[in-house]
Amino acid sequence: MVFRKLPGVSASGMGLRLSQKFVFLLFLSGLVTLCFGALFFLPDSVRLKRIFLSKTEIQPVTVGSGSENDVREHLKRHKDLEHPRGMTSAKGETGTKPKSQSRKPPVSHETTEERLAGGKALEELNLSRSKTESASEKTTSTHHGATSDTFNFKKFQRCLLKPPLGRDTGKPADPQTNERRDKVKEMMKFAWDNYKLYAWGKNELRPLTKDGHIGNMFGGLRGASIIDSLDTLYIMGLIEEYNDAKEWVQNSLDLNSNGEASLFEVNIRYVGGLLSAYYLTGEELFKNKAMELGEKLLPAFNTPTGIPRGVINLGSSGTSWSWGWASAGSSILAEFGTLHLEFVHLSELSNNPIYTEKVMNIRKLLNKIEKPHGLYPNFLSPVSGNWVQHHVSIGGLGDSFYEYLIKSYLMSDKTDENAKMMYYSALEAIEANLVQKSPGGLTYLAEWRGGILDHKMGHLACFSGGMIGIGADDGAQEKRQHYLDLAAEITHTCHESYTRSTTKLGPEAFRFDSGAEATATRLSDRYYILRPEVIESYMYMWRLTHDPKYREWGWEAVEALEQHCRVESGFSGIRDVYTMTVSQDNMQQSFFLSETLKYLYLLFSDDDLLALDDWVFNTEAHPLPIIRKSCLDDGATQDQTVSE
Ligand code: DMJ
Repeated sequence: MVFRKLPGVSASGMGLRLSQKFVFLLFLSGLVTLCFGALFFLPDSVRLKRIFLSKTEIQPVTVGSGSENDVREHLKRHKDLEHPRGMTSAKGETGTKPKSQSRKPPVSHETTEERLAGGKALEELNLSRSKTESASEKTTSTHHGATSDTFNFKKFQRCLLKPPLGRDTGKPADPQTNERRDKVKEMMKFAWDNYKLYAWGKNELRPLTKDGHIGNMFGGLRGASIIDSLDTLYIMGLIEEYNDAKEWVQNSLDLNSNGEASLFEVNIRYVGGLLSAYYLTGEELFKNKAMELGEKLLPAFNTPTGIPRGVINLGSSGTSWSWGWASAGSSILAEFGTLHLEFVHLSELSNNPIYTEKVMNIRKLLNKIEKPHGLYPNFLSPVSGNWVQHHVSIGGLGDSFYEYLIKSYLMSDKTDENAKMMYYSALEAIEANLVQKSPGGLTYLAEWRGGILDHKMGHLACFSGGMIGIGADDGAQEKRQHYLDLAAEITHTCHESYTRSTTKLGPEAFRFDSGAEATATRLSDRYYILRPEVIESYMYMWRLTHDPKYREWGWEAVEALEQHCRVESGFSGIRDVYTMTVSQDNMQQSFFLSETLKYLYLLFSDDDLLALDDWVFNTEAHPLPIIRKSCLDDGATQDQTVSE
């Protein structure tokens, strides 16, 4: 259409009256809206839709496991979030009723003592250690131009203050504690043997239907339970099982998948699991796989701000997406904030600074951006670098971001002052805005929605007892005792959420309003999926205080797990912690093997097994060593040996 100026008509611009212009603009904007809106009704496969919406709107991933950052969990806990279009929960598959509660004897009853009696465990560990030594001699170049020849494993070992497995594999002198530790080891063997029997190579075991679950959280990668178990098997001296796992990694772990994966989950479970396995054993295989996988994650950072998106295609396209349910194509604080530890180690091992640069860039942006009341909201736009919503939580969506701040500081051998500063300022803001005391005297962490408190604490937030505990000693002198007390109070509250349930296992979320105190008030919050966070805090608090109550609380959890979660062929989550007629969810989460059982085992071990002055645990409980730059760069360590 052509507009011409009409004679005698007072007009401006293109010769139209103001009212005509207005009508025209209205028509034009309507047309544009209509065309753009129509894109949403096209099937996902239509190229046009991918071009226009690929970065933020399409969610090609369905997820199947139970971490906080799995979509199903997000939706459960954040009902107010927009429902994802086209996203299904693979967890729905797990709704099979339990067949029976019959508990067969575990697959093996061999205890540490029996193994040690035959000298088998030590022999196997020594064998494995000497293999490690020979593996560590190979320091050749490995993958895609990443040079590993500068990382000297032997030297790294010499820079540790203690042998990783302690003087005597962490065996406690007290016979009752040792029995309890053996029980946990037996649980691990039982969980592992059943996974091996029914789900080998799949991501998780479904213990009721006796088959495997793959889901699509890991973008086509398989064997999540194997990778998550490597270090647990190793530290428990389950060497045959560890060797099976290693062989699977060698022959069957295929990283050439082309699926869409959660960047966060692949990082914490696969990269973290492989890195730990390498640092504990010195097997080059694990290092090479970790580096190969790390490289595949890099394209997720190709955004205007460098803040990665949540979903990445592991194939050559490297395309990335934001989760469809995350407001306005945002990235999630707990996801992009939980890469630091693994990425710094990828740079260490590859001698390629790119990984550290990527995570330092995230840090820089977070430092710069204005924070409401000093708090970090959970949603950030990877395009503008601005917060998208003012929802703050130390549980789901936020949790491990805070954890990685203090652990980055500790892992840097206390040199990363910026991480330290960010952690303690965040903690101050948390204390000022979120820490609450219930009428019954329980300390808890509420959630914050644009200034309004939601008096609810998620099971996930219970990791914070341990986090505040391990950070206590490096806080301002006058606050150290206070932080330790706060850590103990939060851990106590989380324990209360267990003891106040019928099964003595804790619900997914518990509330402190309408007369509730550490109990779930909503049906949808009553489930327990074998999560580790409460036990994780027991373990740290035990190491920090040696108060025997933490071991007692851990043992209560073991008994409850045995009674309600152990089924004929593995361990399963339960749907309602407040009923004795338990209904299992048919899923043995991989984090049960990597975290829950590992933290229990450490709780009943001596402190020199994975000593906290040498190791930090990533958020999936994979131990990563403290980087002692001064020692690693110092030629003088050549002749030192780790004191045995
Ligand atoms: C684990 O995958 C990790 O601990 C993660 O940080 C969040 N939660 C699950 C276990 O609950």
